[in-house]
Formats: sequence, structure tokens, C-alpha cells
Amino acid sequence: GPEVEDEQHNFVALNIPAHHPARDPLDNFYLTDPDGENPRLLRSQTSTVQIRVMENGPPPVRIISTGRVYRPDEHDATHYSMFHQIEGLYVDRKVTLVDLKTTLFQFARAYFGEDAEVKLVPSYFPFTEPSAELYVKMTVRGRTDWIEIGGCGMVDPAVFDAVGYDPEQWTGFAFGLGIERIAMRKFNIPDIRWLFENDLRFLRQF
Ligand code: 2U9
Repeated sequence: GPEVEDEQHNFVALNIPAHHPARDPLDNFYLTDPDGENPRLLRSQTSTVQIRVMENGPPPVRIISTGRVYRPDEHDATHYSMFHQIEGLYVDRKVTLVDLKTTLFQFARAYFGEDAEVKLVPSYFPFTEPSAELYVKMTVRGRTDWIEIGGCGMVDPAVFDAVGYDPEQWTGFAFGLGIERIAMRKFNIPDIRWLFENDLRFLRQF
């Protein structure tokens, strides 16, 4: 999907209406006037790709979308103004929260190890209902902690309405993970900026 998006795909279809705080110009990279006609911005999530897929074809849908997203955060050890997401979307008849939980737990155990402990904690996102955060128990520099690796939920019926799917017939789950965040956890990388500096002393370790 395109990295330069319109508000329909980045916000409206994702159940993020006008005046929602996520639309604040200070929290987004607008390329044209946000109050003008057809404003465009660098996408802040790869969910825009899932919207485009659903607009262009009927269910069922099973897709993964990965790519760059942009948010004007100050650069520090855990924040960067560009990062990568991997998102999944599964839409079919009778998809349930059990399918979501099983899929994410199997991923976490495959990626972090069979003995990885995982849990879902209730949360809120405009585009999923119910929503949850995914935590993995990990030991980093001798300290064991529950660490958030992403968000997920059952696709909100308003999102199905926006793309012309009948929410009475179709259900679905979606998840989003920050790729740098999970890589930092797996490889014990203390500073996100190291991933983008191209210092050979860092890169040669991999
Ligand atoms: C559609 C509908 C719903 C994707 C989701 C999250 C929760 C989430 C963040 C985790 C860390 C992004 O990289 S991050 O900053 N993501 O919390 N993402 S549910 O939900 C969708 C996707 C597509 C049509």
C-alpha cells in the first residue's frame, strides 16, 4: 500500500472520526493542509492496506501487511519517527476471539521460544471491539517482566460497514505488532536508533 495516504484510509474507514485526538496535526505528518481539500499524510499504521484489500474484494480475507509507518515522535532509545509494523487480518464466517488468541500465542511461542509465557490484557482501539494488548514474559538483563509487543482485537462492525461488508454475516480478528519493538526484545537491542544508523559494528553482529 502507499505510504502517502488520504484521511479516508488512514482514519475514516478505521472508525477514527473527525476531531478524534489521533488526527491531531501535531501527531501526524501531513503533507497538505489538514483543513484543506483532500489532505494527505504519511500513513501512521499499515491498517490502511487492509482497508484497501477489503474495498477491492469480497470476504473471506486472510492477509498480512508489513511496511513503514510514520509518527512525529522525538527520537530517543525507544521512539523513532519512522518504524515498521506487521499487521494481520482474518475475516470469515464465525471467526472468534479463540482464533485470535490461538494465532497470537502460537506466533509468540514460535518466535520467542516454546516456554514463552503470553497473556492478553483488555485495551481499547477505535477499529477493534473488544480490544487487547499482547504481553510476553521475558528476561532482559537479568530482570523478568511482562512486556507489551502489540495490540489486537475483533474487527469493529463500523469498519466492516465502511468497506461494504455485512457485519451480521462476517466477523474477523486483526493484530498489529511493531517490528523494531519485537526485534529489540528478541535480540536485546537497547536503542532503536541503532537499527537505522547503519553502523557496521552493529550490523555485523547479525
Ligand atoms: C483493520 C481493522 C483492525 C490492527 C491492530 C493494533 C491493535 C495495535 C500497534 C501495536 C504497536 C501498532 O506498531 S504499533 O505501534 N497496533 O495496537 N493494531 S489492532 O487492527 C486492525 C487492522 C486492520 C481493517
